[in-house]
Amino acid sequence: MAEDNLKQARTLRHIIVGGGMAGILAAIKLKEKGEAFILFEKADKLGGTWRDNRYPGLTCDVPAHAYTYSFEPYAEWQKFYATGEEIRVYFEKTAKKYDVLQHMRFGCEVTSCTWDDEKSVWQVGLANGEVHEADVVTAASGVLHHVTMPDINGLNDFQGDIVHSARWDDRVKTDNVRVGIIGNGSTGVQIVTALQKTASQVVHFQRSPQWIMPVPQFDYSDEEREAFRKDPALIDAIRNNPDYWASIYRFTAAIMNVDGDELAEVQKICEDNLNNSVTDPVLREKLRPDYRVGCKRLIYSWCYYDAVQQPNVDVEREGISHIEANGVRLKNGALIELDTLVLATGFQADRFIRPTVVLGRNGKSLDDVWQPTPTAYFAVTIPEFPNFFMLNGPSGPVGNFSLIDIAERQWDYIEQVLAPLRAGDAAQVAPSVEAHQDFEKRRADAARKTVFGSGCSSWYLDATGVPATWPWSYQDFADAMANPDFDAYIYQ
Ligand code: NA7
Repeated sequence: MAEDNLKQARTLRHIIVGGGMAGILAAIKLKEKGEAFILFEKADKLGGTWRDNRYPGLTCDVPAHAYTYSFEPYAEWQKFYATGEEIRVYFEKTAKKYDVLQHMRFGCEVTSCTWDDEKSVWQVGLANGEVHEADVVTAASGVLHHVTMPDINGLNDFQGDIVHSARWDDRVKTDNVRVGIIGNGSTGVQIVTALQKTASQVVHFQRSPQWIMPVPQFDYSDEEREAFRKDPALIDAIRNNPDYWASIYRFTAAIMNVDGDELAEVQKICEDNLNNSVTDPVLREKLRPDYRVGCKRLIYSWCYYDAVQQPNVDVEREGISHIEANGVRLKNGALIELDTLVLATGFQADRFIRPTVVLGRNGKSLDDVWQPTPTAYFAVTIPEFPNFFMLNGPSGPVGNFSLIDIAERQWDYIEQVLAPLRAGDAAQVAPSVEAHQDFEKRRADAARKTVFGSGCSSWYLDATGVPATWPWSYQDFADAMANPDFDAYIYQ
């Protein structure tokens, strides 16, 4: 391309893959910028995680007012921790309000993204055969999207209702029947607490116990919502509450330093919660994890210990041998008879945009580059995949804080990295191989020392057993996103 042509400021053409929280954010930001974009979503409506997950008891473990876009506070939350359905409605309303729905195409699965180095464009192929051209692709395809079915024999033999938590079906019977829940992450815990109220019997199959962080849950009154509507500064005061942010900074300090006071503090809170809440010593020991607090994602609950002490709930720690027509056969030979089985067995957290085939320079396949495990420069970009960005991509911060805030900071970073392309100074940008290797080495070295790597299994670990997470403080992340290292990027 001639130098003169490049030097003109230009509006870029974007394709966003995925219509969840991060994709909607990108759409709103691009609309504000006046750039051309299409968002492709394979489902028939937006919402991502909050569309897919509809299981009983679903709440977000980030306080509702902190789990919104910074530019779109919301007065209508019913409770301190919002339900999944409320959050889905929030995203739908926000997309409408910012008038981005017209740019979204639903029922459109992106199956390939192919980089054309001559033209400096992406050719984006859809399952229906269409091909669309874009200067920039942003993958906002989510993290916890592809479900994990447990490798337990006999799943198909079960004669009752069986459902994965993330594919909830309202026809599944849960009232006045015997329900088994396999899985003890945030999801399994929330389902147990909800179904305890309606099922005749609940059996919670726990392969590993979990630490439970006690948190308050309370209703916002009509008067409070009215006050929030009249004065959004009241919402800001909650969002920006120094105590809330201090807890995030303390939490990331705890993650980074397994010998530090912060982790000891969290450990004590969770141990006290278990010791003081569960009266039966046998049940208490059944529920006691043998790994450090925070190694697996901490579970926030105000009612789990209460629920498992109700007469219609059993916690089953004996391993599962297999599933049979009438229930779950344990390794000790006992059969637990059930009418309904819920699989709260989590997600394949290393898929990201895959199975979409992404081919960068010289036909290099992202799937190959991501063997044995996905990585990205500062969690956002990949060498040899120019003009390709990820929101909530590999090795971003994870913990009990808002992924919306993370995506907003990542978007600010992307905007800065894109600025020279908008100015017409370049047509392509990607991080250098060396910068990425250096970053990834430093990141993995630090990640091994975090509490996530302190000796437990979890979806935070990659295929090689290294935590696939941001290993430094939240402030470090905020600073990195606010100040991209332009020397790491090759513009051409
Ligand atoms: P998680 O946190 O990945 O939890 C999955 C659970 O399923 C966990 O307790 C696993 O036990 C259990 N599991 C998985 N496979 C099996 C088999 N084969 N047998 C028995 N138990 C099994 O998923 P969630 O959906 O709860 O939460 C995901 C995230 O969503 C959460 O962190 C929040 O960010 C929201 P294990 O611990 O491996 O022994």
